[in-house]
Amino acid sequence: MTGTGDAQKAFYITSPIYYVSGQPHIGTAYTTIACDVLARYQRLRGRDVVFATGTDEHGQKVVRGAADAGMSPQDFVDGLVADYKRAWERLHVEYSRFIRTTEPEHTRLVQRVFARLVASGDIYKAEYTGWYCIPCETYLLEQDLDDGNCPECGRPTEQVSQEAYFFRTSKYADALLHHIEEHEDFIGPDSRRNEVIAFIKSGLRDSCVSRTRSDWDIPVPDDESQSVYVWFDALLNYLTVAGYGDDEDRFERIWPADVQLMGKDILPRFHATIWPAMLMALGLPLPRTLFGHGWWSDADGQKMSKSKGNFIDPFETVQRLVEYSGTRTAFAVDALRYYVLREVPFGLDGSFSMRGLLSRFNADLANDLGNLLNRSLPLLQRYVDGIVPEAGPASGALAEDIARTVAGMETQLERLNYRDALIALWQLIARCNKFVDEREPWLLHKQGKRVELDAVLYDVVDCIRAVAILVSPFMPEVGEEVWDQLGLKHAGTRMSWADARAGALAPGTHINRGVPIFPRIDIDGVLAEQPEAAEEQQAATAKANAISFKQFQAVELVTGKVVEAERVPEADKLLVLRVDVGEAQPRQIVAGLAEHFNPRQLLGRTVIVVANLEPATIRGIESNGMILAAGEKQPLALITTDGEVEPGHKVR
Ligand code: ME8
Repeated sequence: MTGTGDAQKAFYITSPIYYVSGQPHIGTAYTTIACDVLARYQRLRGRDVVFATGTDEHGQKVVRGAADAGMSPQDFVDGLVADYKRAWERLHVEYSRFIRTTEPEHTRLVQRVFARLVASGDIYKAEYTGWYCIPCETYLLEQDLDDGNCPECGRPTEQVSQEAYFFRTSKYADALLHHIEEHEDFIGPDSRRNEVIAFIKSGLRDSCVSRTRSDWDIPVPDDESQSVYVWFDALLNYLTVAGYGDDEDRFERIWPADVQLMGKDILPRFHATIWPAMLMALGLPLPRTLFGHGWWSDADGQKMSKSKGNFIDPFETVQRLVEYSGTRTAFAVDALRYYVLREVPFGLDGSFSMRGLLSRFNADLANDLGNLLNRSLPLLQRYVDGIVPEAGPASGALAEDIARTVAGMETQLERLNYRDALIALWQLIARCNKFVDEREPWLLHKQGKRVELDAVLYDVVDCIRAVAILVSPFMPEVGEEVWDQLGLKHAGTRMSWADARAGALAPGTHINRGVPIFPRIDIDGVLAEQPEAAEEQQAATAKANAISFKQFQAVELVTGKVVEAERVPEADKLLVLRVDVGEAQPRQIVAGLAEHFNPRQLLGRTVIVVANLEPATIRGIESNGMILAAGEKQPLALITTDGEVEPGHKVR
């Protein structure tokens, strides 16, 4: 996934281009931060990186949003684009290209591609009869409807019959399946890959790629009656950035994309099917990796959505962190970046909790990282006048730990396992803290063991230097601050990934101790003043009481079918399951079944699910329901049905 190894090929990473119908929020920030971490990591490794993000500005939603705001669509999107750019800057996101679909360069490309595919016969005109969701601008089949309503937004659909252009997605189904099977890294995580394979095997329909003409959307070339469908337009942004058809050298240098990150919502249908089919139709190589990460919900487990208006605002969160801890805004931003990537494995869903964020802040940032810095630098000031001593023959005690960490992080980042990369780094931080405890530099000083003392102090500061480099893709401002406190900024030393090895610290460097970066937070104290704490308290009290018959009746038990099962990393007892309970999407449920069942044994099993249990976050992973099992023995007995029952039936 790191590319061809050809020094000329840029590392090209993309985020989705976001709709401009709302403000940036924790979900869009998550994807963009994850891209940024990868981009920074590759830059530190010396790669030429193209990291593109941007905005998806066409479609009737924008026209309506502008009308509601009493603005022209152009003014409306310009304002929101400014908000996005500002937000990414405030979150320390360093993109190299911000692409807007209203740019003339992009419009030209879309029209060229459309015309070319019409000429090649991959796009054709036909009569469309079916259902249409106006707000989502989506064509639907009868079987897609949810009680006649749109499965996505729940609003009523309309029956339509009109002429439109279709792209021959179906023609590429076999080639696509073949590509997916041949290229293990093409779609991640594995669960999504399986979902995509199943989706393609279930039969692909051609995709409708035009809509009735609107002034705001890109016109279909040579047809006054139609505009290009927003998704067809939007997906092509990745080629516009690469200079396709416009700048051959640039295109050679950039394409294919190395990593395309997005939420799981837009992976199977759009990015893993239509998009590669479009590329195949154009005769272009496919991206190396498409990855659909999990979904963040709010602390109540409610899916965040623009219509519900329950998005978590990253800046409000940062502001609260600053108020609670007294840390600088730049470090609070980095703490948020750390939390979202550390808390949940990248492919799984999570629920955002202030308490979770504060706990990580205290445990990992204040205690582990902050403490390492705050205790070590004073030792240098005290014993060696704040000047990095000569390493000496006894130094290098942490060399292997550093090398192992670097190798581990590289492997994990290659797989987009941000969480495991951070866990590896925090093991090094713990090791270095322990090293100080074990070697007791204060005793060495007392005993006048100068050579040993110098070696220990050198090793510790040298290791902190490596930590600064390794942490900086995730927490760039924190990395810089540590670099500064080590005196390396003043010395004009630049960070590079290759220098994350023992012994690269120049003796004689004057350290520049600063104030603690992450002051500890009194979590219970600060949260007691917050409304959500009172709710948590109430919920806890309710749990302790016996339930009435009415309460029992309120328990919604339904049949479910396990469609996916995998282990929760680093949790011996936990499996994360996806269970079809007859809803549009399978439920993600974390269950303590790992000691009893192999994940494979559970696939296809009928289970009984407590469907209206309030969502919980277990090991950072969101769980929406509970599976019933009984018994003391290994394995537990799963509660199942006597005969075949479809998923989603009420248990009475
Ligand atoms: O879909 N949790 O734009 P969009 C995690 N314009 N990630 C989330 C999230 C959440 N709760 N909410 C949003 C579009 N995201 C199209 C894309 S690309 C050619 C066109 C993130 O503004 C996640 O990356 O609805 C998701 O895929 C994306 O925002 C959707 O952004």
